[in-house]
Amino acid sequence: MSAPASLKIGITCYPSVGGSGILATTLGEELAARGHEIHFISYERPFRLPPDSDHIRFHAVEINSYGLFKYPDYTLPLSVKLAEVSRDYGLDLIHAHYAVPHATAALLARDMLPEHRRPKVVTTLHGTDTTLLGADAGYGPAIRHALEYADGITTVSEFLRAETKRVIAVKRPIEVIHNFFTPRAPARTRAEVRRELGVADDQILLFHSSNLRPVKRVADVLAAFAQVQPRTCKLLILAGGDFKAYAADLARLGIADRVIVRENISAIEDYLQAVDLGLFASESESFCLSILEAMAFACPSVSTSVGGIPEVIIDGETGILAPLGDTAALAAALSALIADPARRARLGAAAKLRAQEKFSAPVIVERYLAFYREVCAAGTLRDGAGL
Ligand code: GMT
Repeated sequence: MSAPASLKIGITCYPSVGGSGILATTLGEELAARGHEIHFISYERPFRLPPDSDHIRFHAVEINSYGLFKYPDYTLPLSVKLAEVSRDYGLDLIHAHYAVPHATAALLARDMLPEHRRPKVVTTLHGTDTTLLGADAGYGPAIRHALEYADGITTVSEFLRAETKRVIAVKRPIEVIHNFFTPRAPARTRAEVRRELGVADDQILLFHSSNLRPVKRVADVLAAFAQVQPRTCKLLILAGGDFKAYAADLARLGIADRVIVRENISAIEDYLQAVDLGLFASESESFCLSILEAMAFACPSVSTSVGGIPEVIIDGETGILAPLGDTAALAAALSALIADPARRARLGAAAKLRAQEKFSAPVIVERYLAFYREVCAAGTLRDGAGL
């Protein structure tokens, strides 16, 4: 069966600050801009999603709490809403971002519908759905089942594809489609934003952006920053979570007056244009969308060399990589780049070019569309692997 020119796609993702939801939201917007009909289905409106329009509609999943349940359930109401939206709007495809619980709910939704109205299901793995939950005995078999029965699987890096095959033992083909970022025009000027942050023109502004979960090793970010020379530079943290837990680290390291925190920012471009160097100390990262967001603004990053990050940063060309846990090496790389503005500019320009050539919407959205069409054209897959 060949796919229609304009596709009707349901996207389910986490709506909160986090790379998988951000990627899913932007992908939906880009697809809508190309004339496809996009339905977002989640428990809340994704935080970067613009208001509903001709081609974008948000459907909220309502969750009731029943006395019988000790733990609230989201998977079943999500599957019912996915099935309803598929039926009412005639979806061609459901794209589940982050396997748990979205991939399982999408399969249930598909199987609830009569055969001739079943959408195809594509699952994109983003990171810890493989590296953490895939290895968890309570989740792994369910994730494997959801992947074996999906109509298509993608991962956001080669690293994550290899990990998915290793950790979850998925036998099916997996398509690697890297993340992308499309910067919106900043609403304020660089000078205005730096004024808001209290950063002088000649001061270097370092930057870290994450959801602050343990995998991001924020304590290492702060420890590395505390060793950076000169001590006049500042660190902006765009936090997708509560930063209060780190107040003691700031005081102990003597950096409280040089660390600026902004929580749950959606106008990220305003800040990205104002920063000079990124700093990331993650212990695992399938891609690290935040590094790409900075690259799009010609801002190179210093990062730990883990997971899929070497697919994003070419060491010495578009940023600098350091060993995991080596805060002195991170600080040395930052200090070297601060001391050499010409090299910093060279790396920044190369980073921006790489972002445009490899990880931009025109390149990546076409890859997703081609994959959707391939999946829609293929027959139905019903032979799972079992436990
Ligand atoms: O897997 C996670 O930790 C969640 C996910 C998220 O929602 O932020 O992050 C992952 O997906 C991002 C978007 O594809 C990637 O940029 C992150 O590297 C990845 N995080 C990890 O692998 C830890």
